[in-house]
Amino acid sequence: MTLEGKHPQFIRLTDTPPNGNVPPSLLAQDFITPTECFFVRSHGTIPQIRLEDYRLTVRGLVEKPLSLSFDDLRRFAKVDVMATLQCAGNRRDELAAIEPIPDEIIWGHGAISNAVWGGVRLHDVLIEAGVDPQAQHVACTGLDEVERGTSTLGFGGSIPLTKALLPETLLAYEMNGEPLPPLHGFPLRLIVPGYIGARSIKWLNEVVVQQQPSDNYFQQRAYKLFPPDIRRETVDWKGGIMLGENTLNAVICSPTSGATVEAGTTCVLGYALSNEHGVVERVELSLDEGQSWQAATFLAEQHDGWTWRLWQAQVVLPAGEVCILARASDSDGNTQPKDARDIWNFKGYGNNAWHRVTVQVTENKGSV
Ligand SMILES: Nc1nc2c(c(=O)[nH]1)N[C@H]1C(S)=C(S)[C@@H](COP(=O)(O)O)O[C@H]1N2
Ligand SMILES: [Mo]
Repeated sequence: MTLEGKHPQFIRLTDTPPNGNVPPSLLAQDFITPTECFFVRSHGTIPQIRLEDYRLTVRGLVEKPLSLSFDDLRRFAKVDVMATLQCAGNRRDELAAIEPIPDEIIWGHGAISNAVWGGVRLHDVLIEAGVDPQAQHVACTGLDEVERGTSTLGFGGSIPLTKALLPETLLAYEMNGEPLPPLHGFPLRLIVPGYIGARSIKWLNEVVVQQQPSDNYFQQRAYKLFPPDIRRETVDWKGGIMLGENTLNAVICSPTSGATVEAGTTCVLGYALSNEHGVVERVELSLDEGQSWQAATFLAEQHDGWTWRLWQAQVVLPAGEVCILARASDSDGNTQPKDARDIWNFKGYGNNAWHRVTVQVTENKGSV
């Protein structure tokens, strides 16, 4: 399977499995990412599923286990939710520059995209099945085949039952008004707004209601956050924090690091994403290593809590090498960590340190 249907500027980070994104400067052009520009993160095969053969199993701590055909699913009320997905590995390149992160894909800051997801509420399907009062987690597994060590498994993970029952959590069969493309999970995927992308399981096979989090590799080993002093060689996998909710982030998409720009007024463009609860209230830029800050303005699009906010600012750049810094604050008063060194972790997850872009500024020939 290739990255069929993707934009000509799509950058492949790996071919098998297919992974990649468009340049962030292109990404920041659209509030709703066109599907051809939406990043792709896959760990194994891209299953080719025939709609007629498809079944979703719902089992575990439920009164009535279900096996639903695609038509059965479509009988539940259809809803649309706009939500931004961000891979936990977004901005790993900055962590890898501090100390190498072997065996992981070195994503830049393009592992994020925003789409309108159409489908049915996981809530409605769980109510139909009848949830046992003992239940605390909802574990999901995909139909893909991922090789890890000597075994082959479906990519999986879980979310708390409380999140599974909230109205934004979807079993989605549409992306931007079209059936989900195979790369993005056809015919059905989970969408968990506000959570790391890994919890939005594609090619959904099973939904299991249970007392404990999923015992899938991608819940118990991958997507866990360890302190900066832990290394792969010494890790105790039982420790670490299972990643769930996103953290506040702000990124400069244009200009790009290493670019040459003329002295004078330049437009800086980027995105910001809030954590699961807040709203990004402020994005600020600094040209003097954080001594003084200027506010960016948000582009006018509506946003409903599950989406990124695009922003821009006009900055006046002096000639020479200039580092532009960006940081955000949210409605709960949260800010971002200043230095990526403080949050370095050997798997390279969750980098939300102040973003830094260094540009070469040349004398403006036209200036007087
Ligand atoms: N079945 C399955 N679901 C999956 C994955 C996968 O490899 N297999 N990757 C996850 C990860 S890590 C991310 S970030 C998102 C990416 O979704 P996308 O490819 O539609 O952008 O899908 C998640 N769901
Ligand atoms: Mo991810």
